[in-house]
Amino acid sequence: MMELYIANKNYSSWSMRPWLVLTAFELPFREVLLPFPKERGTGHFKQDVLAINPNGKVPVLVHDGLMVWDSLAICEYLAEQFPERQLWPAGRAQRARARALAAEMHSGFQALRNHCGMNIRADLAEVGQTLWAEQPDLRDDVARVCQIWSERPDPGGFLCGDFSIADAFYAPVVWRLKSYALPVNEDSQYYMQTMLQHPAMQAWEQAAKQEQDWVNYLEPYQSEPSSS
Ligand SMILES: N[C@@H](CCC(=O)N[C@@H](CS)C(=O)NCC(=O)O)C(=O)O
Repeated sequence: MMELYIANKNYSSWSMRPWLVLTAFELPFREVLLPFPKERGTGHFKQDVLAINPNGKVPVLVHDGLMVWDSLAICEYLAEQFPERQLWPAGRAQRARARALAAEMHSGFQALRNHCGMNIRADLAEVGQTLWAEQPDLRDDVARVCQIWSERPDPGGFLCGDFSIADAFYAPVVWRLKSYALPVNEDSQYYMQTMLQHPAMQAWEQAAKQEQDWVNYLEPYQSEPSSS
């Protein structure tokens, strides 16, 4: 049985990608969730991850005596292991596009990442409004995302036809744009709805919203609600 090591579903955008792929394509796996510590550098998260992956990060896939780290490498490994499931699109043109889109997400969109950390349960619309007004690099990133989302082959569908690894790579952006209520064009709103209705996205969302952990260093815009 494959094992996928991830961190908190509310916060861990990299963990989300291979988890969605495994879930959406109904590949059997066991999830191992290693929660982030409340304060950076405390707790045993790092030590637990280092015990399986020397680079100290999740996600990590363990399968058949192999340890595969990095979300894109994990998805490529899965695509190779289960070719009949077509984790990448079957057609050459859409497959090439899907790979390019996943690579672009994997290596870019720094402003979106830096300013708008994924926080599924949060309503950060006010923060989003300020960021939108003050951060031109963020507006550029969102414009590029909207361009990509508007170029779908079927306006009612996924990025490259059926749901594929490319969509899993843009899934955390759907959450970032939603939590920070950043303005997007109509095509992109439609894509976001399509994604939010996908059963794998809904399963992740539900689990994320049930999490109680509050990770201070991933909450730069709000303080922990008091329990009393
Ligand atoms: N490029 C890597 C990034 C992995 C990554 O940064 N993971 C974060 C969790 S979302 C992590 O493990 N952070 C812990 C740390 O840096 O100590 C991937 O695609 O898997």
